[in-house]
Amino acid sequence: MKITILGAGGMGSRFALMLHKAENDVTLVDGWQQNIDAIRKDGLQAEFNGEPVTVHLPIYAPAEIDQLGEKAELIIAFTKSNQLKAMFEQVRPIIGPDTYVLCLLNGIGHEDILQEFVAADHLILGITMWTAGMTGPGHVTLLGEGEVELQNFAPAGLAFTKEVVSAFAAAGLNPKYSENVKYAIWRKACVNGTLNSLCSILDCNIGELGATAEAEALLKAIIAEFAQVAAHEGVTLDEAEVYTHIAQTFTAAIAAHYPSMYQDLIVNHRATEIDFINGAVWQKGQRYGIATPYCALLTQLIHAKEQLVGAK
Ligand code: NAD
Ligand code: AOT
Repeated sequence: MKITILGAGGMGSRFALMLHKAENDVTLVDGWQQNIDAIRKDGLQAEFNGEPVTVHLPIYAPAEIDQLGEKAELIIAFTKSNQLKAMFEQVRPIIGPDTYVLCLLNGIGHEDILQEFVAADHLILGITMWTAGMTGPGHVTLLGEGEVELQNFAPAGLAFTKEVVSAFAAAGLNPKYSENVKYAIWRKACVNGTLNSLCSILDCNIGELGATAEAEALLKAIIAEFAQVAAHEGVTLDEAEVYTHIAQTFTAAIAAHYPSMYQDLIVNHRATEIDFINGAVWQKGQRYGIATPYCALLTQLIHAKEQLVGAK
């Protein structure tokens, strides 16, 4: 399959590498010039479960998009949420009527942005439990196993989505065709809406958060806000199951992990995805007349911290 990946960060690089190894035709587009320069010079370099792997892939800046000269078949979006709209605005020339877009970003509401650029029946939504981390321009660390769940946003996208599932299976990405991806997206957003924002504010990893006496009540209150808002969008979250799903990370291997928002905000002083996680619930709650004081406070605290560290 001919695949264009927008965002050659941790996750974009993981998918690029695995899909390239499975003989797909992969092109990268990225907005970070140092990353582009490094990948052009030395290739995309990964520590892949401890093994050094280098792959040479074409990479373009959004401003160079006209050089591609043709419309994309499948675009996989792997920017951060707050970069998604600007990236799509810049790559309009490669989006044609036959182009499909798959979005695997964390957070809520990406379909609203993407429908400005692609028809509903060419949109595929999903989540992934794969992880990845950038260690510098052109360098990523890829550890462990993961899965992808995906579903066409409108019925007419089914046949192509099944082709994507086959291509991902051949690449070892462990895809699953989801019958209810909206539920999966809200459930994953609860993971990020608790662990990412709380660990960033409290300056701790997942295990340290879980060891506090307050963790259970905090998680349950935040999940309840997500559930109330999700219900207005036709998604009935099983709050007890979601709590158990998140709480099991407190004692799992992932407990030593600092969530991506922590890496972005505290380590790298980058703007966060908060407006697409707790911020989205706060904003939607205001629209539906639902009070979401925990999500409101967390969103405000993260934005205040972004200002304090001069996040870009
Ligand atoms: P990322 O931050 O690694 O990369 C996103 C973009 O930011 C890329 O264009 C990259 O080049 C750029 N970038 C990265 N570091 C930069 C820096 N220091 N300065 C300037 N630009 C920089 O993002 P990601 O982790 O690949 O995440 C992409 C999406 O996938 C997000 O929505 C994220 O929440 C989601 N996600 C991530 C993981 C994970 O383990 N990383 C897991 C599941 C879902
Ligand atoms: C995570 N972490 O999604 C993933 O850091 O953004 C993140 C993230 C799966 C299970 C627990 C945490």
